[in-house]
Formats: sequence, C-alpha cells, structure tokens
Amino acid sequence: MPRTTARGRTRVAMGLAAGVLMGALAACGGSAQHDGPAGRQQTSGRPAATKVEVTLADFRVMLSKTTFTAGQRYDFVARNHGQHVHALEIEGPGGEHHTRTLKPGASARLGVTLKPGTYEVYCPVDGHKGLGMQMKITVVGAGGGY
Ligand SMILES: [Cu+2]
Repeated sequence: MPRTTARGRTRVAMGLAAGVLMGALAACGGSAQHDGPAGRQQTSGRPAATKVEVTLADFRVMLSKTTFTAGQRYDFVARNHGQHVHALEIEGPGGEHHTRTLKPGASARLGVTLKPGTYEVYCPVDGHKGLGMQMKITVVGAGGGY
C-alpha cells in the first residue's frame, strides 16, 4: 500500500503521462483483486494442516514428525519407497484412516485431525505389519487439557 501511494504521487507530478499511467493503474487494480481470496484463506480461523512425510519402505514405516498435538489437522503424505505395494493406515481414538494401496513410487495424502491418545501407524497390506511396518504415535492435548 505505501508503495502504491508513493507511485500515485509521482504520477500526478508527471502530469502529461497521467492518461497512460491511469491504464497501468487500472491493470494493477485487477491483479490486486486476484490476491484477495488467497489473503482471506490465510486469515480464516481454521488452522492450517501440518504436513507429515511418511516413508513406506520394505518393511518399515518412518515419519518426518514424532510429536503430535490433539485437535490439529495433519496431512500425512505417504510415499512408497519400497519394491512392494504398500499403504498407510492410521488407527486410534478418532477411528481409522487409510490411503489406497500404493505401487512402488506412488504417493497419497491422508488428512487427519488427531485426538488425544495413542495411534497405530502401519501398513495394512498382507502381513507387512508383522514384518515391521508398524509404529505408534502419542497425541497430547493442546495445553495439557482435554
Ligand atoms: Cu506394506
């Protein structure tokens, strides 16, 4: 905003070129309106999802994050780095959520709002859980309350 105001004053001072610059100013106004909706998303009350990268390997599950807060929305982005098909399942107090079965190299996103408690993160594909594709995460309440 301060920059626009400064330019505006310059344009008035230039006088003769004002007509041409009015056109440029109108164009600027159009792009400013484009920025509007994006700005509104950022200022909405809903907290943004936190991205968690999930590595699915033969036969392990790894998370880029190990601390989770209840009530927060997380986007678990699972990628299959193995040679076998895998999937991601997250099971706990909020129920269970899972991705589709992923071929090697494929990825999928799983949006989950976590509740306080312990969740099991594992691969539901035949026997993979028993082979080691399993881990537990603990979700703590925000501020120590419920
Ligand atoms: Cu698997």
